[in-house]
Amino acid sequence: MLNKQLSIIGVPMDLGQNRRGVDMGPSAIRYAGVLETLETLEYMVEDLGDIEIARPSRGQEQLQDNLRNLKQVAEGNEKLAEKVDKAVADGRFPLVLGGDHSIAIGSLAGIAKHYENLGVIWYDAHGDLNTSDTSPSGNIHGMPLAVNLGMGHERLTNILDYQPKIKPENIVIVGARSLDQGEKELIREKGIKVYSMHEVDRLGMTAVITEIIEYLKDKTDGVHLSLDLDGLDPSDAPGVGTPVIGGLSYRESHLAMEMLAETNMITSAEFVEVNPILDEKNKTATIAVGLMGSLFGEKLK
Ligand code: HAR
Ligand code: MN
Ligand code: MN
Ligand code: MN
Repeated sequence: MLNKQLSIIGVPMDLGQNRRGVDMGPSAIRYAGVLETLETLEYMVEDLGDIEIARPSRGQEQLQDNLRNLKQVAEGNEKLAEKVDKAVADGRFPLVLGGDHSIAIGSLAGIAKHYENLGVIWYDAHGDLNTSDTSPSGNIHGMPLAVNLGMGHERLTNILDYQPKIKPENIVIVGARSLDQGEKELIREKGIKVYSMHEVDRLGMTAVITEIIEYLKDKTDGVHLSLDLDGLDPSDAPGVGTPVIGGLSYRESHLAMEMLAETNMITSAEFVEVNPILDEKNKTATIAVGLMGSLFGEKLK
């Protein structure tokens, strides 16, 4: 059985990229009924509310060394890391609600120190493996996976004073279809396992998840699911800042979550990049909550 004690942590972060609105993601997900869904599944849910994110005053947003809003992103992630660290230390399952994907820096900093070999499933259209040297945008939400490998600015890689947080052989990316050149090179160099849309099309989601479970189960002592809603196709999840056509369907994603639920291997999770301003009647947040229901065992009840 999954850990029945859940701690929900909202992170209203939109400074890791340049479209406003994703800071409202945690509220949208709460309004879509996350607490009610999980309580119906008999989890003991504590909602720790939202991390406070400092806002650069108007016109003060900055791009320094190709890192947008580095100071605020780093400070927000430090606070998040401490909250998550405490939740795990207290024996609770941390469920983090974003916010843009830069928050995976703080959540993994808080989680990974409790494991020898934390596995990470990165469900995303993107690799998020840029550094300030390779990023085409300077947006930190395109960098968190590299940061967790210990690559990038010290202010980000060294949160909670240790690095790297994770090992390349414990990472699996699912749903990729928009990788920058530098990211492709890093994937090759580090031997990171990637199931791009090509593999999902060829093998089908059942085989993909079966292989991922097989790949991670013996070498990891916990698995974090980092689910970027833009991994889904924009026709299902329109409320995201960087939509990419040709994505995973809601049905495939739902199946993936159910198969993961059957294994009980997931020990922490985050759902990120829900942008209510770009959404249609809270559809994307509702889908996020639907996927959480599956991940937390709705079908097994
Ligand atoms: N790869 C591009 C960049 O680095 C776009 C990244 C978009 N990232 C997210 N998170 N939405 O996956 O700027
Ligand atoms: Mn992402
Ligand atoms: Mn993405
Ligand atoms: Mn089902």
